[in-house]
Amino acid sequence: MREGTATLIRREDYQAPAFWIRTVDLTFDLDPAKTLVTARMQVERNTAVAHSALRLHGEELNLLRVLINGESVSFRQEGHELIIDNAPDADFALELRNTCAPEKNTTLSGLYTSGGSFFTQCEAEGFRRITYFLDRPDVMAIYTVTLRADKSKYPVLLSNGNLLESGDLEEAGNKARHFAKWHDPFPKPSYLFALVAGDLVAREQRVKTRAGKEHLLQVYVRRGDLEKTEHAMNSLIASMVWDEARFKLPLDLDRFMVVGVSDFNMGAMENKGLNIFNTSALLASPATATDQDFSRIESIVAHEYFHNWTGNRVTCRDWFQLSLKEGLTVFRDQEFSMDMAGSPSARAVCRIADVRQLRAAQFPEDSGAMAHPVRPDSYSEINNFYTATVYDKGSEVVRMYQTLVGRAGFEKGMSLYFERHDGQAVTCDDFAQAIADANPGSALSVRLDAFKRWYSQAGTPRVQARGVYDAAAQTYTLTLTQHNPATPGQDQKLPQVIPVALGLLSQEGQVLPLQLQGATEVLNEQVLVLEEAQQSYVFIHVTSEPVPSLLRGFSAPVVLDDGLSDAQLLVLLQHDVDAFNRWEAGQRLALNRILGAVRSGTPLQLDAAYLDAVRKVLRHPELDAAFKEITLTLPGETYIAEQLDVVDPQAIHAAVEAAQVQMAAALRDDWTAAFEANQIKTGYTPDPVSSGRRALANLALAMLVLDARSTGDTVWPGRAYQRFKDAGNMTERLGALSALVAAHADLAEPALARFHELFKDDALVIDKWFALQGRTPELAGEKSGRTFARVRQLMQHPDFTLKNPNRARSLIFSLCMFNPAAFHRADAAGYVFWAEQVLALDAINPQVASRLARVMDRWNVLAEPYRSAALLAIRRVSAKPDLSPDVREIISRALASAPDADTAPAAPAVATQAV
Ligand code: B3K
Ligand code: ZN
Repeated sequence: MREGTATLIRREDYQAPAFWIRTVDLTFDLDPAKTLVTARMQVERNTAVAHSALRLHGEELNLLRVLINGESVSFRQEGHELIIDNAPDADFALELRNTCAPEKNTTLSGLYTSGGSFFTQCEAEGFRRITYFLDRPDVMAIYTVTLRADKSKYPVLLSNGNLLESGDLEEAGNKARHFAKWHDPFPKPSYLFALVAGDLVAREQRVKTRAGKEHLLQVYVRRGDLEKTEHAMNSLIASMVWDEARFKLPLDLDRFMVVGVSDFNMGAMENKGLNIFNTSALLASPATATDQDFSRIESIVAHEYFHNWTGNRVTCRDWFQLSLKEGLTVFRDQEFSMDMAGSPSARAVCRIADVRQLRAAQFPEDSGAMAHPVRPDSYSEINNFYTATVYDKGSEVVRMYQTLVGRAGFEKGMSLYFERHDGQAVTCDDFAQAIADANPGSALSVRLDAFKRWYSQAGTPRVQARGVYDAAAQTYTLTLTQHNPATPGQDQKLPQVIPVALGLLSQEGQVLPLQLQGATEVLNEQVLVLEEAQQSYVFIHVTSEPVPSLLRGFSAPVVLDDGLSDAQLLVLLQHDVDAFNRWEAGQRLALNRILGAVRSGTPLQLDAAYLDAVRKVLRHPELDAAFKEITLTLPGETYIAEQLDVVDPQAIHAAVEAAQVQMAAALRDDWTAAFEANQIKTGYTPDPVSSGRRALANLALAMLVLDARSTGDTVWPGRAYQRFKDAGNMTERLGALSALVAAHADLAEPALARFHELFKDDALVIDKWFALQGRTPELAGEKSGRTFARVRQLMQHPDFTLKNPNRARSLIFSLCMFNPAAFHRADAAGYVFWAEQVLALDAINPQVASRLARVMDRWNVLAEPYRSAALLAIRRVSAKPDLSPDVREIISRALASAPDADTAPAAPAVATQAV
């Protein structure tokens, strides 16, 4: 039901709840059409706040009974609230009974069915779709849950915590039902509640913590998927071991369960002791999953497991504090992945991948209509704020704490955080205070207030660095200037605390020792803490003009303008000891050339100096294959767009394509050598070295097939087809297929047909088949628009459905979000398609629709004719009267920057019509 006015919730309006719910006893009589829920709660008035009515949240529920201390009581229902005006002052028992309709629930929030089983998703506000409750994270209760269901259809009945008892139900005339009773000893907010009921099987493993306590780990999936759970189980065990070793955080439950479901709005959910996963983030076999899938699964399994402490044991006071758990947990999963990767080079590749992701998703968010601080100030639909800013920039903020207090200092800070706040619902301030208090006198604690601007100011700070070398005095003066551009609602920003890790190299690439004027220490690398709008640093005893290597390891989430020349970037690319900056120098060299072509409107022509430099990387005898692949991959089109004030997606794509074609031709022999040298003959393992080699071989093959398109060569397309057919794993098969789909239409068609035939029964692989076609790059001059036409056609494919989020994303998001040149069309057909799909999805699943709506966040920086056409499409969506609050919020924010914004609703205040 969509009704009334979508209210704007403000952070500054936070008030503690008028009541606490201390225990909850839930009984579910599970039936897909009508599930009966009985809730018995112990409720206590919060005497610390003004006396008021008990107002419980509830949505899409059919209320049957309300009892207080066993007696009926008068109540009202207003909008999405059940209001009891005369709740007692003394503690009381509240009993509610209601029904809900899981099989009709297409939103995948609350209780729903998928493939004939029951699942829940309660974060952020799904619990209120199950029963009436104080559905807010600062109300923490102890749950006991009884599930009752048909035994043959739902043999497995799961909920949070430990199993107390289970057995058959002795009901008159019906012996087909059974029950299970679960108890979670840890108080938790309702968003961490979960249940699962269905015909599932489990992989099991018993493990011991360091203290010698034994735990049962289980991964539940549908029959037939069991052999695809080994990697997830291994990842879970590795996560347990890592969290104990690095942060001394052990598993606190006897049993830890993970369950896979194919209909799911995101990757996974950290419900206490019962994590629920999108099958795409859980299931993997060499034949069906790529190296990227294996690594994504490892990191998501770890992420959800790590939430058990950062999120569940210590949770958020209110949803504005979301980054308290998400930023911190992303940081933890990134650190875990780096530690798992092992070698310094493999660690750097992890860091580079994380920064690429930040730049592709968070930087554009920070400069678009949805820009918001890591701790937002207001929202109308909290689900819209599970964003790259809250997650990925939030993680960078946590990383800066670690940079400022050191690794050991950060671990001390984490210990203090748990010592102070275990079992509580707290704020980002509490986290900051714990890290600072554990590190008195540190670079963080002396600047804590200024550091916390990272939580309140949106936008990506720009840092300019300029160095002056004085040969006579042997000094090098580095001046750093910071500026954070205006974002919606924030015109003026204060300087932020920006750790800038740096080193100096000689023109020959030797490390130059660093000694700041006035300091006695001589270092090879050091972290400057920029805190003013402008600061200068003088390094002494600098014997030759240095090349500065700044922001090493990406020490802060900023855009750096270091003004380095090509010659200086070439020194860094060849010699920097910091692998991140070595990669960055290569990206900058490419970016400079692509931006030069786009800005001047002239065709891109790669010069010999650039081609020689990348050839050297490709031929380098010591660099890892993974590093070569990531360095030879050009910057993404979204990141390139981010550097421009006015964005012409077609011009960007044309420049990138030209760069690829020229690199393919100029390095032909080296690609051949790289392809041959990186064939792996032994069995498949997803380790960083093997996956790096496969990635480089795939890139080389793509280049060789692309080059064959220009030369007319038939050998490489033929070899790609052969490799596609014979591949022993999905990484190689998909690599070969995408090389053909990108550049050899004739062989692509039979390959695509064969791929579909081979994997038609495996939904996750069919998702890849759709995604590959939706992401196929347009080729300048030849059958332009081929991808768009293909997507339109695939929408009619019998395997396509909007109801399954993975499938909808595989085709629609691939085109609209990840294929700018196919999407941004001069005839506006891409935008018309987008509007149609946002509206169609909104009727089924607002969370998925709203994510798609965000594609237009940056419509205002598009060049004409795209800009006007995009605005028309946004208005078309906006004109729909019964949009979900989710989509309405996104669209209103987008329209806030329209020329006549003052006549449109201001962002983000919105009004939706009743239906
Ligand atoms: N906490 C969940 C995300 C819930 C999203 C709700 N719209 C998964 C995670 O971040 O681990
Ligand atoms: Zn998370």
